[in-house]
Amino acid sequence: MNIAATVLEAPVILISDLHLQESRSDITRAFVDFTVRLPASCRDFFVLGDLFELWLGDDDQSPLADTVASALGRLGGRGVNVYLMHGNRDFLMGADFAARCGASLINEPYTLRLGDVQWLLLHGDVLCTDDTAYLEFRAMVRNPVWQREFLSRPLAERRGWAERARQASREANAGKAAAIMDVNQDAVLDLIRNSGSRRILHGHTHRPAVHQLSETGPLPEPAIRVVLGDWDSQGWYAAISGEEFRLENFAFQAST
Ligand code: LP5
Ligand code: MN
Repeated sequence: MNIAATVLEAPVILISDLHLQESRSDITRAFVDFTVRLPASCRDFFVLGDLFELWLGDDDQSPLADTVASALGRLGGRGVNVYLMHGNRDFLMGADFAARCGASLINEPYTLRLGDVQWLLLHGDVLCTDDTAYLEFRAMVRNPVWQREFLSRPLAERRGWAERARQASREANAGKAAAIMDVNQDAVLDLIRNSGSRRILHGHTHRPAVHQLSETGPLPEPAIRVVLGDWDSQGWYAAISGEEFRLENFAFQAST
């Protein structure tokens, strides 16, 4: 029997880091199932980056891309606003694919205003300021001129570059201390001070948690940082309703 996960009633639901790929049909199924089960109370659905393991351009037409576009398109048909943010794996997702999904591509940090409550949404990689090698790589690949040039290359060539980049990334990460690949606390505090927002929510680090940031010392008032989890052996989402929020996980269901 396939008992599907219940998604909490809330007007705003957020996910990130699904890393969808052809070889993980279990995650794709869980994602489609999740979109189907979003409650009628959900008005805004956010994907905060790394929806895909790798995105090499909107011209890379795959069955996986079709499946995702259909699932998100159905949400739009139900009146849900769908928002897509880039991650470090799918920053080449463009306006064409967003249009196929009926989604809005949003920049980070994105300010989500719900009455008096304000959340700052990010993928999370920009907060990893100790990872200077990554930030250099990021500056290169987020440059629009670099992106235009890269996207003008044949798809097969782009695939080759992506494989080399993945390999280089794996090798670099093996030699990096875990703390370097987490957010830098000063970067978090600076963001809170400069944005005036007391609530930050992001993914990327694959370290799901709710961090209460001290009201004493560096910040004038209490703040929180919520970290979404990646979808590997289970799914993660955050549900926001007014002042309330929950970080939830659920098991993937065995296929029937
Ligand atoms: O991805 P993950 O979680 O393993 O690690 C990330 C950071 N790495 C990346 C790189 C991506 O994995 C690569 C895939 C993106 C492909 C998109 C399109 C193709 C682009 C082609 C470019 C030529 O995001 C990793 C962080 C980690 O998160 C934690 O935050 O540490 O950062 C790095 O590993 C960066 C390295 O330290 C330095 C740069 C390596 C890439 C160099 C590419 C050059 C190509 C090879 C030429 C021979
Ligand atoms: Mn990421």
